Amino acid sequence: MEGSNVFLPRPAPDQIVEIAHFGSFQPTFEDGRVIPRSVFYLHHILAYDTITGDFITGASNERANWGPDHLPYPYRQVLKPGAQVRANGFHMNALTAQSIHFYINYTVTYKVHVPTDPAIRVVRSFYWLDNYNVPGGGERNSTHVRARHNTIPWDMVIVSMNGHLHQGGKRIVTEFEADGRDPHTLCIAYNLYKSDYPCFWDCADICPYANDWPAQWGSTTCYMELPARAGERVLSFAEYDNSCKWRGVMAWWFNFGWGGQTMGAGQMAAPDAGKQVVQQMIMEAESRRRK
Ligand SMILES: [Cu+2]
Repeated sequence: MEGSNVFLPRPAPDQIVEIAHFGSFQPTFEDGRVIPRSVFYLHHILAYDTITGDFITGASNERANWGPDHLPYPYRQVLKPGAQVRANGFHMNALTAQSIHFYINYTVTYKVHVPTDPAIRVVRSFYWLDNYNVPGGGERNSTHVRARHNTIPWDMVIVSMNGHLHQGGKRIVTEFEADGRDPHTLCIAYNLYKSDYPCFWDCADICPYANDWPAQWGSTTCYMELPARAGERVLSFAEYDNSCKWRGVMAWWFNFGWGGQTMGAGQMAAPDAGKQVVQQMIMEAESRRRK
């Protein structure tokens, strides 16, 4: 079952809304009961702001959020009046033959913008995607590491990072590449890999894409207030079980950062005030590192 260009209704469509969380997708039957994962699961949702093109929300099999569970104040995503949230991929798998009438529920934690309230810091998304095949053939629980270079896309304060792996994934890590960069590690995201779990995924050759994912419903979101410069190089490495050939795995990062955009009243409302704050935070962090 698939849908494309599915619009996810948003609150207060004619007003500016400040969003702390958009997600927690949950399929339910008509009577409101949650549909068990063994019957039906969401495969992937990727949804974007139709005005800015920014990633707004996403989810996958484990029904974990691809994005923050709750952005810390004053950091917020913002939807402008008339901006719609469009899921360009909306994939579901029914695991039984019966036809099900279902609802997709989700939660939006938000406030309608009040111009006289203290300014919020408007975050934007940036993401790093990598899909590949794990070669397999190693010992049970052996680890295959795949490293990728990424770059900080603009001067910013990084606010949240969320790693996404598939079945067989152990963890995904991002580190700055520059020696002496402090902090050196940006985020370590785990995938609830269980080395002592019965070998339900042991398979002679190519591992099937199992529908129940009994051991892997988690992922980690890291929260931070980490100044970083455009062009800083970041290494991302994903660790997967290498005892069999996992096909088409993902090693994805969904991140939000503040580049200086503000919205609201007070000192921060002055033009470029936010950008100056970002530059100041970056320079202060750099001078602390030199000491
Ligand atoms: Cu995925």
